[in-house]
Amino acid sequence: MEEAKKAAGEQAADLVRTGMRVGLGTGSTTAFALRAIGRRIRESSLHVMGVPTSFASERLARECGIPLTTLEEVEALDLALDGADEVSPELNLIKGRGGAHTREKVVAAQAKRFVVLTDPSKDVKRLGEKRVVPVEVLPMATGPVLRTLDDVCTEATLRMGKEKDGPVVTDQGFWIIDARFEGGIDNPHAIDRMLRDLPGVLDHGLFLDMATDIFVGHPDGSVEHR
Ligand code: ABF
Repeated sequence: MEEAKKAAGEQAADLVRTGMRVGLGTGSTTAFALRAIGRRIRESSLHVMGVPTSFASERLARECGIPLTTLEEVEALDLALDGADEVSPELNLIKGRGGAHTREKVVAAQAKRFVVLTDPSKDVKRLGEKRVVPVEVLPMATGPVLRTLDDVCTEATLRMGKEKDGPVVTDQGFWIIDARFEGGIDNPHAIDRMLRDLPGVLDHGLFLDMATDIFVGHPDGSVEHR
């Protein structure tokens, strides 16, 4: 799938124009876009400002020479580029396999155009068919949130680090509960509302009615636009 990710990432980078403020997503597909933007800055005097969605994308953007700004300093973003774990036919998404979904959602919500970079392995008929929904939670609220989720999903588990590292800690210092919905989610908007209303939940990985475009890279190097 490397060729597919590269094709989607590089073609999405071509959407970037001088003067744009761009949300810089996280993950291996978006990394191809960030590197391509960096090359255009070096080779063809492209001027852009980026807002990173994680410590990882901030580090990569710096390595690529992309000047950075914050949502304090700019009012809106022209474009945000980011990856996804699942894409439904309605262009709804599950994100957050890397645990960066909370900042990713903040950045995407500020963008006039939110372009999602994927490959065919991310396509599903119903969200939740293949992947879990990550829920970022305040550590002291983990017990109550796990118990509530046990009633609405098939299985909810606290995401653990490698070996004896303990729970995975997000960029915000929160933990992540992964909610599995066997067979997919019947009503994603109802789950979205329920999760947003749970005390102690910072945000979750369902991105509904947010994506404006999907760039699906294929292993032969072609890119399909939806
Ligand atoms: C970010 O990176 C996440 O929201 C998503 O979980 C992941 C996708 O990564 P990749 O492009 O490596 O599959 O976009």
